[in-house]
Amino acid sequence: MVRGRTVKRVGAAASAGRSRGVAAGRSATVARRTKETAVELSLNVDGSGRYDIRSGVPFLDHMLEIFARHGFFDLTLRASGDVEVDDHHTVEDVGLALGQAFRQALGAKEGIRRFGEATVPLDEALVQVVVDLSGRPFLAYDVEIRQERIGAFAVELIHDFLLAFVNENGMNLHVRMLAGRNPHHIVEAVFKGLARALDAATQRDPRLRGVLSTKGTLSG
Ligand SMILES: [Mn+2]
Repeated sequence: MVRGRTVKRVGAAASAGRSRGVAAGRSATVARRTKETAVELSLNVDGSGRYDIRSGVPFLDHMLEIFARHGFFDLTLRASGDVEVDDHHTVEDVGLALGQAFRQALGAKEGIRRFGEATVPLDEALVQVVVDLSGRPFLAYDVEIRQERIGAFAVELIHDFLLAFVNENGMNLHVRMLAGRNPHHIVEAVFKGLARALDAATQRDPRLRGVLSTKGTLSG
């Protein structure tokens, strides 16, 4: 039995332009197991928005379903964690697994547009999300929510989720709340924006040969 923070990679498109996952398209399967959580996740970047998500944290499930649907990503997730302690470990480890899946599925990122942005409303809430799949992890999170909880869910964990996601995916992510009052609306707009921006950034540009970088690499 493997102990500690170890990672098993299965069927991932590890190298540029190759996909060996079960689904057609750029895909990856990730399994993370620690003493705190166990996460299994399958992602197809070139999916149709199908999902089957059970993280043990219902609000996170709701947000990831929105993410899959609006990004046209196929996403299967099973997570079990010490949620009796706190949702924190599970939320963070799901973020890490999702980031790792994107990184593996995109490989060397040849031929992709790299940048994407979306500004998404939900009633009074308006959130702008900008991504650069640069290989350099950076998160600017400018979202101010006064309420500490949405139901049982600690709102602060959204920031931790995105930080984990960005660090593993090696991407630049700016999230800026332009307007908002209701925390559920605001967070939902964050995930819709993230989905749309990532969908745009991962699209292939037929004019591109190699990676969109004068440096010649997007691996950081
Ligand atoms: Mn909702």
